[in-house]
Amino acid sequence: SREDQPNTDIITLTRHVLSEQYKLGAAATGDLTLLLTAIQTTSKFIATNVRKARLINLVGLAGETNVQGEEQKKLDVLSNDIMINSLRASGKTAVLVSEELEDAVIIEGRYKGKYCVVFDPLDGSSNIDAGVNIGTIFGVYHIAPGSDGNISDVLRPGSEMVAAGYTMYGSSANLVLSTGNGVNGYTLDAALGEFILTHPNIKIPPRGKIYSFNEGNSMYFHPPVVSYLNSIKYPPAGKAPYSARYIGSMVADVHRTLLYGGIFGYPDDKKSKSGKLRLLYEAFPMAFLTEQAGGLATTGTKRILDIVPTNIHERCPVFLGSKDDVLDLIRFYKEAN
Ligand code: AHM
Ligand code: MG
Repeated sequence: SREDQPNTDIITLTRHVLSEQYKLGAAATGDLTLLLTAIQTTSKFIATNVRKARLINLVGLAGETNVQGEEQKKLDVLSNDIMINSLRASGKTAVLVSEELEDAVIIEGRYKGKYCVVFDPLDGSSNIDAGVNIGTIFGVYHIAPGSDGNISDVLRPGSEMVAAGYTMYGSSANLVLSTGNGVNGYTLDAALGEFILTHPNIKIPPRGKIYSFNEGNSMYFHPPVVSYLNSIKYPPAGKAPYSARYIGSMVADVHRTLLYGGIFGYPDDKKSKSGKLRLLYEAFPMAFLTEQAGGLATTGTKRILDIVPTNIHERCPVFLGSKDDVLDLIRFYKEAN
């Protein structure tokens, strides 16, 4: 190969997903590929809006409160509309659940398809106005056999998802995806308008050196979390303490955890009985990716992907990351019980 020549055989996201689907042979209809194409288009569209937000006055509040009683940002609303419109138009969806909408959207008529998409269109909203990384998180279910596509199709354990991913809007837009066969990362080439495979087969290191918690909540944390954090901050003689990194955008904190290793946590505590993060469209997709990359995701006492949701907006405690780090954390929970 001539190293001074540009690569003429780039692998785009669509090409990569198609080749994965071909491997499945007759089982694949191409529908999932088309759905993922719609999702990547929404990420490109959201990415351009995030880029120009400051210039066209998209930052600030939209003047409405969402289901959880939080103020919505203009970009949140816009990103939600982009995703709803595109996913409906793809003709491949039956049920859509968005953090921004109280009720699930049931697709009827000629646009109805066989997939359900749960998503947080723009996560990390407290970071928008400061220009810090934010992202879109999504999970995909296939409707259950015999189902006409209703809410029960998304009230299923995360382990039944057929795909999950996120797009991080940072110095570049990075889409990280799993269709249940490992995890791959793609970077948006703005000139081509294509996501290019840049991080094939992401594997999370078995142990890291970084912890990522909002320690400002320490006074509310339960004893196992406090003891665990103390154990990595005050290690036995001869061992180095862990470094703290916390952005406050789940997508960015999880992205770093997948690449560098370590542990990310948003525990339940004395104030937030179930933690803060949403099970369906935050915890499940990130737990799916973490496990697919060789890591673990737990509530402290049970595997996140095994939880059966009862409500589309329910919350759940989250600890995820390098296998050995998460096992250490679990040990503190076991000792406490
Ligand atoms: P959001 O959906 O309102 O943006 O909240 C979710 C975000 C996550 O991205 C992040 O992990 C967490 O909230 C940070 O919360 P805190 O500011 O309490 O540390
Ligand atoms: Mg969110």
